[in-house]
Amino acid sequence: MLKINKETFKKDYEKKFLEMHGTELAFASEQSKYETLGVLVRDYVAGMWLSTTKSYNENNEKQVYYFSMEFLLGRLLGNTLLNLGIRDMCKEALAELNISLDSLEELEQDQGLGNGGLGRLAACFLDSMASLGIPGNGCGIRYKYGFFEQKIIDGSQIEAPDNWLRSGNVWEIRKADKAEIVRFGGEVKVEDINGRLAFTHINYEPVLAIPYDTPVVGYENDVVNTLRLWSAEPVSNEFDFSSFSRGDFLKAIEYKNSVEAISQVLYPEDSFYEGKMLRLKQQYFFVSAGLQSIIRHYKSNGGNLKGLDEKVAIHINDTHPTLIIPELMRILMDDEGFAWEDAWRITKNICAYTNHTILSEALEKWPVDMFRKLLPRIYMIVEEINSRFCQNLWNKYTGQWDKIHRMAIIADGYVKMAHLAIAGSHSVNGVAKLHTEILKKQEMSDFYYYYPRKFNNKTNGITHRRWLLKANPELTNLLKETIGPSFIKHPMDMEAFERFSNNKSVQEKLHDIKRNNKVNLAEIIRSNQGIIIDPDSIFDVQVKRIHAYKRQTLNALRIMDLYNEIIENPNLDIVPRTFIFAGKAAPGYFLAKKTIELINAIAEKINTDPRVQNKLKVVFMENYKVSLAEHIVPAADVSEQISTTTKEASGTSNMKFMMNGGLTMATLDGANVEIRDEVGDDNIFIFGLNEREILDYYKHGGYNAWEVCNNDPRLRRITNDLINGYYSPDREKFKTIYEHLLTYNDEFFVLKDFDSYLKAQDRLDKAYRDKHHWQKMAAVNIAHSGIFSSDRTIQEYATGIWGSEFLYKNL
Ligand code: 26W
Repeated sequence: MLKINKETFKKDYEKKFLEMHGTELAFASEQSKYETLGVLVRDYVAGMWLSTTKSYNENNEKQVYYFSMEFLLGRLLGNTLLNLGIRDMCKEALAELNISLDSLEELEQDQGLGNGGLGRLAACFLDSMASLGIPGNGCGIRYKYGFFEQKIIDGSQIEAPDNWLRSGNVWEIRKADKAEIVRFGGEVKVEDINGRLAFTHINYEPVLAIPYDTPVVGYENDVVNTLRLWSAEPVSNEFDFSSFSRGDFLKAIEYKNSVEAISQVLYPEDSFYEGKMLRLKQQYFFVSAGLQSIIRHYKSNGGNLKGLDEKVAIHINDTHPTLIIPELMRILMDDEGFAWEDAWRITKNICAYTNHTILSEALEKWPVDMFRKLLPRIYMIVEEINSRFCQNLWNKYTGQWDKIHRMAIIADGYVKMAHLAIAGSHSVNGVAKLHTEILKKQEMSDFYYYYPRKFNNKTNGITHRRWLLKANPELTNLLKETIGPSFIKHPMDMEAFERFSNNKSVQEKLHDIKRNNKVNLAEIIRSNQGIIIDPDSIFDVQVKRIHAYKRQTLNALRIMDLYNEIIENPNLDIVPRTFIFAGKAAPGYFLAKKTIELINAIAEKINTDPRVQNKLKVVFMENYKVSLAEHIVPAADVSEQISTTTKEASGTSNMKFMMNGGLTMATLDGANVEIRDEVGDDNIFIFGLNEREILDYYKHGGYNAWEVCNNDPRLRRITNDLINGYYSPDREKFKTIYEHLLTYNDEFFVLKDFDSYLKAQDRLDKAYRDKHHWQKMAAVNIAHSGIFSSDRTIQEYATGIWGSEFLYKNL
């Protein structure tokens, strides 16, 4: 444990400030105070970082490498201090220097190198691996621009670049001496050398991959793991100069730009795949650099590559890093002289793949021509993997051409990345029980019946250190007072809190804590967008990516309906509600952008209508990101998890809200099912079509959105309000939404679930009136949230996938 007292800390801080800025604190800007603290903390961490690395090497421990195109870390200062166990001390010490730690923490730019669920999951996993002392490394791309910044202008989303490195990044260390070269394009020369084929990649374009390392500090355990992000640079200035001297100046500049483009920006699509060459380049870039550095490190530690699979586990986060598989084959065979069979056994033993979505439009498949041109040697290897795989299929399913064609890795002019990932991994997992069952029985059933033992479930989790200890200190204190602090290291111990759920004074404390958090959020909303909301109203929250399947539209329609009802019946007896939305739409996703416009149009109308002022408010918060979520989550009374059943693989915000005592309004989708199983039907609000009904509609058809609408006067009215000028003088504005719901038969069953949703909302309204009972329900949710800590998830990955239980020989 880091042992620093307040006095030493103050001295260290003042000294560091002088060193960095050459002046006294009295004249300092807030930014320079933040940077000083960041650098000082990084220095404190440096010793532990070194000793962790050393001890991993000395003990020759198995290393886990979590490869992900996205890491959505958010801010690091607060959580690093928390995990070091010095946050409270720092707060006091800084206060004595007239500095507010809270305001310094708010100055940090979010590290937003991810789109949403998948990227945030990767960040929670890093925190859990370090906190559990697992030798785990993150491996990804250091995008110069992260997920775009969202501005809402006249009710519409406008995208601006997220220049997060503008004022530098105190957490990263550039490791120029650990650079790798990644090779694109060119040709493959094949030679017969003493009866063995040798493959040489020639005329390629080299790209220099420079790693930037960020420390990942474990919770009070002296462990510091590493997140390594790669940045693309031109190979050397000489390259430019040599072109320059040949008079090819423009070509040199072109090369430089094309190289730097690789790590320039994060793709903002999270559910719609487009076969863009640059994305394939990004994937190979970080996979190849990461893998080369793993092998280099392994060898420099004296390891024999024959035993690589005993010492290295690689995780493939969705299909994006699947090129790991052929790249590892390439290194083992071309560079290290392994035979195909040995290389394949080692590769399969090492790799494991997680699927995060069943949306078919999100599945990655690369056009063969593009793939072959960009990665000629890798393509040859994928072809060989495919032909051996198809041969095996043929042996088992002789004559079943349809099935073999469906399962092939290369078919119809495409390389299918999920098929490659399944064939080349020893483990394939889904992210919630329902999701895994759907993978097994529907989406990937061919593969499941072929490789039944590869498939397994690992229900997602969230780090309770960020989402409870850091985001909700008052609730953390109440838990400590009632059940003691053991839940911090053992989150399942939170179950003991259930005993207090009937305790009136605990219920009142829970109410007060929630109210304080609501007051804080109300202040943020007031200062950001000038809207005044009532902390005694129900805070009803839906924050997540905007997507048709997540059904922000269902939420919007019920607000429209409620508004109509209040206008018609001003004495309607409801608890006042504040509807809070936030989330980004992919820039090219027209319907999602229209959904944002609709929510803002509803907000504008409702918030300016004096007739409903003390009953309804609607807020769309701009630029949703991790640091904003940390303010929203603890303040929510109601968590909207209303996706069309079967479509949300897991969801993770559902877990964050319950852990903070928010009650869930949910369909039985993703991890909502497991939350319901934990808390019981009495402590959650469930509505909507179930899995069987949805799958039945998909299979046999029979859904008629017009009919549902025509039979419900409320729906007739509100769907009409979308196109009759009620929410915008431009009657065309929401026509796409109207048509999606009616003309195109409501792909996501919004209208079908409407009535059931409203009934569940009525139940919720009634339940909220009994303050004590509501807090009892909240307490049960909190008590049962420990199982959704990512510590539990990571333990399951470690023992079930990364350990030795699932070795190739058992498959
Ligand atoms: C090709 C573009 C693309 C990019 C990202 C397609 C798909 C993705 C991700 C898989 C999308 C994603 O973030 N999925 C979410 O993953 C979470 C973590 O497992 C789950 O909780 C969410 O349900 C799932 O939507």
